[in-house]
Amino acid sequence: DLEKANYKARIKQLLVERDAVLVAHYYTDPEIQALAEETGGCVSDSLEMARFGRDHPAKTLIVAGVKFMGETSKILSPEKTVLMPTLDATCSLDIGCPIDTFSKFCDAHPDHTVVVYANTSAAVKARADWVVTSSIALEIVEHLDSQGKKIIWGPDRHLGSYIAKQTGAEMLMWQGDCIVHDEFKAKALRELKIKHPDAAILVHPESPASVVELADAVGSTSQLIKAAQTMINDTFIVATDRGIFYKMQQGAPDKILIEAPTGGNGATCRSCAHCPWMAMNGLQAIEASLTATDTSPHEIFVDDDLREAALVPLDRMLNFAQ
Ligand code: CIZ
Ligand code: SF4
Repeated sequence: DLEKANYKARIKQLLVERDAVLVAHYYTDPEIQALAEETGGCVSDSLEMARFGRDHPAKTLIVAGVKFMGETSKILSPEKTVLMPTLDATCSLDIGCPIDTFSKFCDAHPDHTVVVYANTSAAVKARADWVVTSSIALEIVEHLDSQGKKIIWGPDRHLGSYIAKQTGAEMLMWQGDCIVHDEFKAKALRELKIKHPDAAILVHPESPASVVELADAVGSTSQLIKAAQTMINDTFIVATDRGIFYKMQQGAPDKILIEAPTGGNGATCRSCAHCPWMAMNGLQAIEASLTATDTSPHEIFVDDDLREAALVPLDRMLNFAQ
C-alpha cells in the first residue's frame, strides 16, 4: 500500500542522509527484515546484530529489536550513535531480572561463576563473569563445568534447565522466562505432529522442557534456520517467534513451515508466537527514530563505567567463540 511504500522510500533516503544502517532481529516483522536487507543492513540474532554494527562503517546504527540489543550494540560501538525505533521495546527476561535482586542473589553465592544470557540489561551483564547467547551457551557452560566451576545462571529458567540437563553442570537458576516461548504447549504439539507425521520439530530452548523433549532439533535462531535448510524433511513445525519464518523460508524456499501451537484447550496465551515488543519496530517508528530532533525517546546511552564492566564478560564470549 502507498503509505507503506512512502515510508520505505523515506527511510531509505534518511539512512543515506544520516549515514545510518538498519540492523534488524529475526523476530521483527517481515517488512522490516526485508527493508534491512534492501538497504544494506542485516537481519540476524542479537550477537550478530551487535557484531555487524561494530564492523559497519556507518556513524549511526538503527537497531530494530529490543532494548538489550541496542545496549549490546552500544557497548561494542561506543563511538557510534545507536538509535532504536522505540525504547519501550523491552523483553520479559530483562524485566524479570532487575540488577538489585540479581546482584543480591549473586552475592549470596560468591563461590559461583555468574553466567547471564544476552537478554539482560547492561547492569546485569556488568555483574556477570560471562555473557552467553543461545548459540554458544552449551559450549561455554561445558567449558566452565570441566573446570569444576559451579554456576549461577540467569535469567531464562527453561534455557538454563536445558543446558544443565545437557551438560550435567551444577547450576543455580534465576526464575525468568520469555513470554513468547513459555507459551508453547507440548500436548497440542503432539497432536499437531500426528497430523504431520513426517514433519521435523524445531524448538528454541527458551521453550518449556516438555516441548524441548519433542524436538528433532533444538537450537538458537540461526541454528534453527540452518536446520530447516539442511534436514531432509519437507515440513517443519517451528517453536519460536513466527518472525523467524521470513529468513527460514528464504533459506528453504520449498519447505513447508508450520507454527507450533501456543494455546490449546481454549487457553489463551500471553503472546501467541510473536513478541509484542519486537512488533513495536514498525515503519513509522523507524522513520521517527531517523527524524526526531529530540533523540531521547530513541537513543541508547550506556554509562562509561557500566559499559567497560559489561564489555569484559561480552568479550570473553566473543573470544571464546573464535
Ligand atoms: O528470544 C530472543 O529474543 C532471542 C533469540 C534473542 C537472540 O539472541 O537473538
Ligand atoms: Fe524477550 Fe522473548 Fe521477546 Fe525475545 S521473544 S525479546 S526473549 S520476550
